[in-house]
Amino acid sequence: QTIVIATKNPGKAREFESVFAAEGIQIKTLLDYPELPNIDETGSTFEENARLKADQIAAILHLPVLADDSGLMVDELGGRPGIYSARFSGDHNDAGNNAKLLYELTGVPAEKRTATFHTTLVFAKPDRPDEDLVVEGNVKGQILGIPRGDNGFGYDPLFYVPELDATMAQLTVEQKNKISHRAKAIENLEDKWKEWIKD
Ligand code: ITT
Ligand code: NA
Repeated sequence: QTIVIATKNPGKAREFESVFAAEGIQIKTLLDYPELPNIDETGSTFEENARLKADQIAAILHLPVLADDSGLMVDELGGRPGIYSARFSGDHNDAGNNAKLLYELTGVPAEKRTATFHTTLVFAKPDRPDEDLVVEGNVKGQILGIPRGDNGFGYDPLFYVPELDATMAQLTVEQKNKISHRAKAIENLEDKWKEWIKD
């Protein structure tokens, strides 16, 4: 069985690979299908954007597809960047996005730098968009003033998890997969997806 993850983000791909390898399931990502059209994320929620990615790719490939729409909500910024996390700095560029985040939080003390990482996953069956499975996961942390760690991707070097005394970028992929927003969303799928990919 193959599941296609409707992502072009290599950091997400690595995390899903690790989760599904433990289940004996191969994954493909959009990096394996460079000929596919770009899916515009025109929704106004994580769920709408994940559905757009999952339903459109499932319809084209006629395969079960899992899409991930994620983002960072910073309390002091009124929940921004939220669904705009990938293009916070105007450009899909991790370094620029992190610089913008640090700039916007200039002078904000540690105890007010609380934030939540969110993932919505949509699992779509080809040609049956009304049977999509939808799950969510969240993790709370704090935005540091100086990046730490070289693992992970995106905002990971700035996202400090107090319980582990580490940023997400100081964790191995296995460690991140025990506590992350993405991992919690996958846990919330429980075993439903196993039944679901069979029929
Ligand atoms: P796909 O749409 O192709 O999956 P993307 O990077 O555009 O890739 P999103 O639309 O979900 O993904 O944008 C979410 C952004 O939020 C992403 O670019 C990262 O910068 C950030 N992000 C999401 N999950 C993250 C994580 O686990 N660690 C750090 N940053 C994360
Ligand atoms: Na995206």
